[in-house]
Amino acid sequence: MRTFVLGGDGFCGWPTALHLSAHGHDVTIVDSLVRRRIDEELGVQSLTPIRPLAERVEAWREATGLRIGVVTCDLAIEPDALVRLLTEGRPDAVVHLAEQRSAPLSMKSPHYKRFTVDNNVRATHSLLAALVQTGSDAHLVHLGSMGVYGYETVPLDLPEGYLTVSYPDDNGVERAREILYPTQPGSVYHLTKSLDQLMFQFYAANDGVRITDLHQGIVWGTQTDETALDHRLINRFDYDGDYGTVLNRFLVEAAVGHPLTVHGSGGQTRAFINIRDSVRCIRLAVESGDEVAGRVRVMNQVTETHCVSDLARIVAGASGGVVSNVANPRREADANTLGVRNDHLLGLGLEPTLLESDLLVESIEVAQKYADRVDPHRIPCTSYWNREREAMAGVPS
Ligand code: UPG
Repeated sequence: MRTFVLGGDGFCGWPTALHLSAHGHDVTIVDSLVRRRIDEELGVQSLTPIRPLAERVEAWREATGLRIGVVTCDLAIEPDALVRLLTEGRPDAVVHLAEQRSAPLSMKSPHYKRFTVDNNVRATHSLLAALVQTGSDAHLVHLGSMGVYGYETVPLDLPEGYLTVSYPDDNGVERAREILYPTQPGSVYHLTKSLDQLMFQFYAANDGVRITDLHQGIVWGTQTDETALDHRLINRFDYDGDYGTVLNRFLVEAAVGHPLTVHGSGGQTRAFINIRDSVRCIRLAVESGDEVAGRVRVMNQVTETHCVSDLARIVAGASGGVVSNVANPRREADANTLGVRNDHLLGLGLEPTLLESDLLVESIEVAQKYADRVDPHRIPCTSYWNREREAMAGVPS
């Protein structure tokens, strides 16, 4: 299959491009390299020493003999370039990860709020419009987020994208209808993923674009079978207060002797997935595109749920860190329960990698190996959801 990976230089995009290439896909990465520019803007670097994209794909060719194409293009501001790419490249599938993915960054300032909306909404819409304009039948696989469902405690396992609601009509007759699960985004970033869903619904209905939306949980880990083949292929590992995801942050905090920063009570329950499972799921989604016709296929890309304080305890137990409850910079429920269905991906052959696996040890080793690259000043999360949260900063919860 000819497969485009939009955002193929990022944390999920790079290992996805390699994984698809290793499994016989003719891969082209399309990326604006903005993630690297944001590192510079924020004055942080990946824990792991990532190489320039050109060097990465050359290292992949040397290690495997496989070629990956690279096109530098910003979908949000170069729609014509995207149209040309689709016309010339005729992909069978397009994996769309070209979005700003940090919730804290999206709440950091008016500038980053606007950037997140402008970048994400425009990228998604440019892609949809370009697929229609070029008459492409490519299957669009989008990396969405579990965060669109919100984190209220609900009396059911979260279904995969849709909810059947029933209501009496004007004559008192009970009617039933399937609707997109009502979104409850908890950040501007998650808001953009909610807006994406509406754009997908429209283009699937109006133009028959074949779309799979993967509602992914929080990713942990860094290496995959493919990125581990050569040190120049190493994946990025974010630990800073904006881009670090919670479990990876705890691993780095433990490695450098920083207290594990549990926000508030730590009762927030979230869904998780290891990066190796994440890339496998994306491949399973891409390769089952024939199943997609009509409405958007939504799959929950998660393998397990944990509350934040339990995660901190697991990491502290495995690597000797101490846990500290800090004032929560976010506006989110202090505690919630969470059940999630993931039948679709299990049905396609996903074999979940759980936290108890050896991979936690692998991640601890990566964190320890590169601990000298950590800037401890960049660990605290200093993006506040609102003024009230900012005022609470520094006050122990
Ligand atoms: N949290 C802490 N301490 C920390 C960092 C986070 O307690 O040092 C909490 C945070 O308050 C939240 C939870 O951990 O309750 C999860 O936070 P985080 O790991 O930053 O995940 P999200 O903000 O939900 O975002 C990540 C990805 C995003 C993806 C989403 C899927 O960045 O791209 O869509 O996970 O749920």
